Amino acid sequence: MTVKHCKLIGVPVQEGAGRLGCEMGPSSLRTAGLAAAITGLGHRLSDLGNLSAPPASQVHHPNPALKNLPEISAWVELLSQAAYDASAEGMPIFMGGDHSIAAGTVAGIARRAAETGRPLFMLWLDAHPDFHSLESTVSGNIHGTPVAYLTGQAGFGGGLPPLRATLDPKRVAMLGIRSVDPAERRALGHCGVSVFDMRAIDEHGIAPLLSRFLDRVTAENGLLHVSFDVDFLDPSIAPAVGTTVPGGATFREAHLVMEMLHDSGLVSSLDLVELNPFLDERGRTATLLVDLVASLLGRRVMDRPTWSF
Ligand code: 6HN
Ligand code: MN
Ligand code: MN
Ligand code: MN
Repeated sequence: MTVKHCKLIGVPVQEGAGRLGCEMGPSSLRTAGLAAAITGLGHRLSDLGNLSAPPASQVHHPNPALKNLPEISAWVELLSQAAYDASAEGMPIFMGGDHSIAAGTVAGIARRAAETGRPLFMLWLDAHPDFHSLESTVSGNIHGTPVAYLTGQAGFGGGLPPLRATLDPKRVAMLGIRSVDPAERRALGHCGVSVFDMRAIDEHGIAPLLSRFLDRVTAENGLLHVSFDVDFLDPSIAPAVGTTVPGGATFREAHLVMEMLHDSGLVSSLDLVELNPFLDERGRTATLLVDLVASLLGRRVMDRPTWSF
């Protein structure tokens, strides 16, 4: 197994979500034993601590529904620099915080990738596509917008910082999708993002869909950022999230995704987002996330192959 240098970066942001609590996400992941799970697999670990909230930016946007835009805009600016810096070496693991943090983490990673000349791919594990613009969002919760922002869609000017490098929507795959707003559906219809919704998973199985995407990343010698929203998982196994949607990934589907990602050797950075410890049940969601990260980093029952016919 390849030894990685994992860098934990706590990002206690909750202003992008519709309810409070994600600010406690990094503490909950640490309490559930994330560091020990990583080092126990033989990897190197640096816990870089939590980032501190920057002063709010001076931004204004005509959509009156938007919540906490000045705070989130400042976080995105701060995070894109932090992610750029952290990705010079090793594998950054961003412990959210709500999903608005991806607007910053992936912006920084994309800037780094553009400099190295390798194409950046992104796997978005989520019940939601988070593909609103600042204009189309109805809830006004900015965690519903990062993918549209990162792929350079219109409707962010004057609100979030200009991107130094955009993500090619054709290099984005979403898995687990089952709650899409009308404006998101329209925008996703013609932009090139691969949306593997729950029906696609039911019809084809999660493994073939993911393998096809990973084969593309390999063929282009790409970097792969994985953005893991807790609501990708079925709420029966992962209650600690403010935006539960029934019919999510099962325990085994989620582990299989992580095991396949490990075996691909492609993952270069990771977000763990939307964990709301206030909604958890005796830490079970945080513990499940830690176990999923362990699968991503090489925990396995047996070395493969373990049989032949
Ligand atoms: N997330 N589409 C809904 C909205 O409010 O715009 C839900 C967004 C959920 C965001 O889960 O990261
Ligand atoms: Mn805060
Ligand atoms: Mn999300
Ligand atoms: Mn979600």
